[in-house]
Amino acid sequence: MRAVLVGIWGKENPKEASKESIKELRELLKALGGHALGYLLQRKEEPDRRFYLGAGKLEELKAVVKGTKADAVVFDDFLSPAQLSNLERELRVKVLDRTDLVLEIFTRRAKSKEAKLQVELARLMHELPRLQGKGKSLSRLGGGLGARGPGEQETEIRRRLIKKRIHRIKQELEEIKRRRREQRKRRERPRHGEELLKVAIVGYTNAGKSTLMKALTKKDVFTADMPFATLDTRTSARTLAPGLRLLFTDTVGFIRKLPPELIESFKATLEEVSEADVILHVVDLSEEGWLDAVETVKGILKELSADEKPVVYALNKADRLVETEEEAKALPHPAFVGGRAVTVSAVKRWGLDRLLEEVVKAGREARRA
Ligand SMILES: Nc1nc2c(ncn2[C@@H]2O[C@H](COP(=O)(O)OP(=O)(O)OP(=O)(O)O)[C@@H](O)[C@H]2O)c(=O)[nH]1
Ligand SMILES: [Mg+2]
Repeated sequence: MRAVLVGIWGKENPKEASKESIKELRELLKALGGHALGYLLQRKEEPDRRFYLGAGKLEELKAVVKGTKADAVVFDDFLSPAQLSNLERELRVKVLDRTDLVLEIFTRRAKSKEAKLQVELARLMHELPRLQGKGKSLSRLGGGLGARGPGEQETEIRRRLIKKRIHRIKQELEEIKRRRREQRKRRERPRHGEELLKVAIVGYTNAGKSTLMKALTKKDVFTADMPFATLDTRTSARTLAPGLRLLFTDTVGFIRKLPPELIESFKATLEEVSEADVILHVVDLSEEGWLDAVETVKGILKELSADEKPVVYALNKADRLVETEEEAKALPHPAFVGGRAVTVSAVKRWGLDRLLEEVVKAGREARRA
């Protein structure tokens, strides 16, 4: 896929943030083996209802597509079913949005049965409203005014199939959720006189969550320099001192404009987050947009009803900013994190003891409250 990327910016969404988001879209495309030829940004407070872009910019885009011989255009936003079919008609190349890319990556990466079901559910929920848009445009070609064309009938059949499948997947996920709960209960039964703290490792995708989990527990989880390397939650224990056990859970990464269908579908997997005593929020300090990333993660924690839990920030990848652990220790903390932050390097194992100390303190305080 050779694609042109498209986005808008405005008061609510400053140009710098839009550019950062486009940069990320490029990474998502790359993860799928695609190539971004360039991007087009328009200043526009609200996307156009019909074409997302304004009429003049759309003409410009057409010329760019032609000139670069692109075979796809990717919009850095959600496209409505109407926008999608209008744009496909106008541009005559494949039209995708950010959600399509994220869903495709999830589809390719899903390994476990649970992850596969969750991704399929998200895809179907994403397809359903778009189908209606397609049915209408097809029937306009097929039948006369008000008549039900062949296109519409086909769409109706597909719609019913999808709804049935969604129902079935939801049932299966309920069953998986039930089994997970039992498993969790067994795992979390404290041994006699033992203190047990449940820690959910969360953060933006590629922040280093799995690497940190590995460094803290020696569990061999998969890590990689790409978005959404982890789709399954993994839990691993670490006994810190006699009578003090920490249970760490590594989770799927978050991203800007994460499709709501995905959050909804991954609720079974993310239950571990809502059940945790402490949230360990991993931040990639070496990324330019890390402050925005923190806000994105906070927003999603809220949706998971986990925003009231005590948080410890692991400000990660410090080795990319400074040379030594001493220097890392001296780095100033951003104001918003309060006292509960430790600058670390999961790769170099800097700051891990202090991080564990903070986690235990946060957990104990929450227990007492
Ligand atoms: N330099 C440096 N690289 C790191 C550090 N921690 C993680 N990385 C690298 O960052 C990349 C992403 O690490 P992961 O642990 O897979 O990140 P993640 O947050 O689990 O990502 P997803 O599961 O994809 O959401 C890998 O290439 C890691 O080697 C660190 O402290 N320093
Ligand atoms: Mg991971």
